[in-house]
Amino acid sequence: NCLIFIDNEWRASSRGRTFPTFNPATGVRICDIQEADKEDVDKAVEAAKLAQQRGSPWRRMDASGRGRLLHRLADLMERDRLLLATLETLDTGKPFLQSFFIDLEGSIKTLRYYAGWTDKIHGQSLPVGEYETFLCLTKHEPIGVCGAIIPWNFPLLMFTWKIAPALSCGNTVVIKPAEQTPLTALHVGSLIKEADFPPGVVNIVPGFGSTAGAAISSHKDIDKVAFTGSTEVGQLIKEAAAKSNLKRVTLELGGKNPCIVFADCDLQMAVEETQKGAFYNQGQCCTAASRVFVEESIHDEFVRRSVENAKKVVIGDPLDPRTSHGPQIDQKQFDKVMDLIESGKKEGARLEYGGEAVAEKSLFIKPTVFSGVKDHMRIAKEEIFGPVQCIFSFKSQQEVVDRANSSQYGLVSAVFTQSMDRALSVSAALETGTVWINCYNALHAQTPFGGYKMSGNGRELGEYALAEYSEVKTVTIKLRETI
Ligand code: TXE
Repeated sequence: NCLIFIDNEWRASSRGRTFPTFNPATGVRICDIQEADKEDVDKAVEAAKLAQQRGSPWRRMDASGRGRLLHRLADLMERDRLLLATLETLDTGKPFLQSFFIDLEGSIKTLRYYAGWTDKIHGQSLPVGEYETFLCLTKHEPIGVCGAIIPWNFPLLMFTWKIAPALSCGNTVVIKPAEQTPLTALHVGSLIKEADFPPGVVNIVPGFGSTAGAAISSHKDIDKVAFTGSTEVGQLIKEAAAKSNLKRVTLELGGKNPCIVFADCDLQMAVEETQKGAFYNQGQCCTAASRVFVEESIHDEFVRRSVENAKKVVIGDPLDPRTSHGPQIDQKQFDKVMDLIESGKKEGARLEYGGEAVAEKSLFIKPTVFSGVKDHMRIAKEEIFGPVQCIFSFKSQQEVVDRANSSQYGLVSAVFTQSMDRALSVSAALETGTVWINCYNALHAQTPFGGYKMSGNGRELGEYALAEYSEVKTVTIKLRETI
């Protein structure tokens, strides 16, 4: 039975309720978790508020001290890397080697990156008024209590993407993991205590969206909320934030990400990268390469090679290091993906490979390749969040840029070509927060990540994320004497 983490202590749910978490590869229930609801969120916020009050150990700490704590947490995650990667695989079904090398690596690097920033976050001095009549400074201060609501596709990585910049800037945090995947967050709770963060600096409230999640987004004492998840819930969160206390909001939402493959590209590399983009994490990525536009002259060869490449995917037990493809997270997501695959078949896309479950009563879906996809089809417009590659063909650069941009989403895009000139002019025209040229899913702690249009607001990672977790104070001093 896993407990709620508040004020560096483990607590039972106020309402005395628990919920189970399952291994999606086997359907076996792993354990029960104490369910946080509004009352528990209130207690967590109270602890977080006290921890960031003027004069508290956290607020009085030397800025570099926060960096030392973040490094210590990263050290402890390195020590427990095998355990954390195993827990992540059990709870999500993602292949073990991916948990170990991608999720754990990315999480530890994110903590270390923001550990380095803590004593380099500072303001400016500004020239105002007549010469030497004023001294004007800006100071970057923490916002206060930061709420975070995260999804199940990268549980630990999203946890660190949220807490690392928030703590780096001196805030305190109340974070809700997704109900499907609470385990790694709770283990990190014990590491936060072991690292010696002051009580109340990080509080973890496992529970459901409509209860614990809604309590965070509408809480009057939470000063900022960061959310990763569906666009629909992102809209609810912004509304709740506006109606409660106008807390600051950053959102990282869905995508329908275009890849443009020009005839002059390195074809095999483009086939492999776009397919990795489509199938990585069973397609459960906001960055999934879900619209692959291929220039007409290489289209048929691209499709042939994509099918060959899809055949190499190894479906199996996620704990087996040979496995490269696991199950979808749960029945709801499985049903959504299967429904979209059926719609693709009905609307006339050509099913080249896959398109079905691996076995009855399993959550595994075969990697699926559709060609002949048309822009009006549901699979061309809706976020599938499953291992489904949709291949389109195009004739001209102007046409493909317009089609790539005709989406409500604008998260990431990719361009494959040997001509850097073309890559740069196309990337200038694409309406997405990230453009990858001759690569895919190249995410780094140093580079900002976020969406245009309905893919979200604000940026995570990199120096840019610091602005999302700081208030700027202007201090203007009138000088009595000038010399
Ligand atoms: O997302 P939800 P779901 C997309 C993807 C997927 C679809 C639905 O297309 O198929 O969303 O997935 C919490 N107030 N993405 O239903 O509901 C919830 O508890 C406050 C894209 O799992 O958005 C969880 O912690 N919080 C995505 C988190 O929101 C609420 C990742 C995400 O769940 C809430 C996941 C509410 N009213 C899904 N309702 C990405 N951008 O990577 C739910 N939550």
